[in-house]
Amino acid sequence: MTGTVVKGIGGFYFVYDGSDVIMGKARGNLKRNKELIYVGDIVDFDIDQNDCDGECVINKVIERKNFLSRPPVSNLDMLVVVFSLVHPEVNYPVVDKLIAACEQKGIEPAICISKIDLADDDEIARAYDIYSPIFPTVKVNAVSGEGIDELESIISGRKVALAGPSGVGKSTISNHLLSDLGIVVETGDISDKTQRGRHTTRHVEIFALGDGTLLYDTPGFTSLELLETEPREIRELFREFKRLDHDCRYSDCMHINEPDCAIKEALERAAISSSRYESYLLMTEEAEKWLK
Ligand SMILES: Nc1nc2c(ncn2[C@@H]2O[C@H](COP(=O)(O)OP(=O)(O)OP(=O)(O)O)[C@@H](O)[C@H]2O)c(=O)[nH]1
Ligand SMILES: [Mg+2]
Ligand SMILES: [Zn+2]
Repeated sequence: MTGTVVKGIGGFYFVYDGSDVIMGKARGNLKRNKELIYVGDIVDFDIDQNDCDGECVINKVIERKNFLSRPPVSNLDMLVVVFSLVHPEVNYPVVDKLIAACEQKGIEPAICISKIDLADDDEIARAYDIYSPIFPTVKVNAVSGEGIDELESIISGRKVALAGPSGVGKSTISNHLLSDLGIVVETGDISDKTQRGRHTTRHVEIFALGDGTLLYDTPGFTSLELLETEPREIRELFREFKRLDHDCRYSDCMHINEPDCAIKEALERAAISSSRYESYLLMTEEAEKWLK
């Protein structure tokens, strides 16, 4: 039989077969080979007849379409990068790194600007203007539920993760999406002192919504390590650059110091956002260091 791993805790895995969730363990050979099982993995399993540890045994992981290490998930169609502008403050390079990781793995990115009840209209407009020309972008207030319907229509029918820093409201949003199922996941305050989230969600968990959507609620993070990527690969991960780069004088233009660069020209007339370009510079610098 095959099913999807929807949660893994302390060596136990929870496998969803399309109707039920069955608790089980990995077969010995998987453990011996230290083969990791990701939440999102499609696995071949048998109902366990004699072992009383769990109800099923996972025999093997079916080849993954993709996986990410942070958050640790596999087989995504889409990842929604969730960020708030205040409480906690946005870190745009972290947002752009997560988007780049999606581009690298063939996962469709979407953007959710959360906690819009707390931020200035100007700041919300700025964030929306950076991302909405490039990606599906939605503004959400997870206290009132504003924007949840729009988010629902963006993610409908897909395998989709909510990912982003701790405390931005991923689980609060999940609770809106799960309300029809009567499921409530844990949410937590952000710290008054540091204005950061408290890492309330500790494990990735997948929920099957009524319309065929598989929703992954994931633990937040505070930083993201750099991608293990060559500098010249990074420009491929900014899709708005790709639309223009055939107009650069040099076909291998890095869009940094070269003359007649279409990206820098677009930057000057604000057709490319300075925030995205700054993230690009930062990521190429980090990649140069990683090469050494
Ligand atoms: N004012 C306001 N508060 C919100 C909103 N969304 C979430 N919150 C609050 O923000 C806090 C953190 O929300 P969570 O949903 O736990 O955040 P999270 O992203 O799941 O955090 P981790 O699980 O730590 O990664 C909670 O106190 C929520 O009530 C919002 O739109 N507006
Ligand atoms: Mg959470
Ligand atoms: Zn260029």
